[in-house]
Amino acid sequence: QTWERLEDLFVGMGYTVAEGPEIEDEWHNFGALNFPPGHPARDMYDTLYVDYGDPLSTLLRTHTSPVQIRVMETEEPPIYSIMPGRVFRSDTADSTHMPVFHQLEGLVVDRGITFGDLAGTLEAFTRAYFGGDFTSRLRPSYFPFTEPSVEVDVGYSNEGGRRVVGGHGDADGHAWMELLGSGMVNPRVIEAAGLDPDEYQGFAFGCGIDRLAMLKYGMNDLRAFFDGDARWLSHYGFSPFDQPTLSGGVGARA
Ligand code: 2NL
Repeated sequence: QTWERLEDLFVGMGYTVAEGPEIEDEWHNFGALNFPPGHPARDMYDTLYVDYGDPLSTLLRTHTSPVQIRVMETEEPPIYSIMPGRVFRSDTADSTHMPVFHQLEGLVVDRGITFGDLAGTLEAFTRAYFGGDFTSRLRPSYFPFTEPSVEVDVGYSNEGGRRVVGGHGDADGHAWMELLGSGMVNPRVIEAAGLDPDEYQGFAFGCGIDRLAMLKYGMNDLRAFFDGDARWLSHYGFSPFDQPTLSGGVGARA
């Protein structure tokens, strides 16, 4: 339901939805994203490799970014797209990790795109997904595929009486929770995908779909999404038969 709700939000802002293969080649998952072979940044992703072709050449995608590369390879800008999908990491299951989880990434590539477009789009997304008394803030960060890079936090106002799971209030009465990563697409990535970085700029972002559901509904264990126990859904006010709606589904609190 969260996956479909997120698609609705971005389609409402004019984005298209793109999907791609779950088994990828090393170029689309890493190389084109400015992770050269042997670069230490590849170690941040605990990759599951597939025994096919040359060693380390074929893998289960560790993020949905390879779909963004495939869209840039096959479509002329303007590109305003989101890429939802299943991704894979060699992680041991705990309350915040699963070897299979879900991501939604977004990509804008057009002429004259600025950091202001990134900030305004992600603020509009935050308010649309969590509700009007939430806001966003940006913190400097690092990703190989964006420059500059930011992490985006969602915050609530205590005056509104809202709560995001696990947050602690700061001096201004805001509790901030990390929401997603983002940045201006590195010109090397635009070039690797076959577009001219002097003509086109863009921004991109990536977030965990499961994580966004946990933040919104106050869920504390990622593993429950995969257990298939309907009693867990009813605890959060949902039924297995609910259909997602534009207002966020039965039991939505924002
Ligand atoms: C995170 C951070 C991010 C992107 C994903 C992206 C894709 C292309 C080019 C540039 Cl093809 N960027 N994706 C950008 C910034 C952050 O995800 O922590 N996600 C869970």
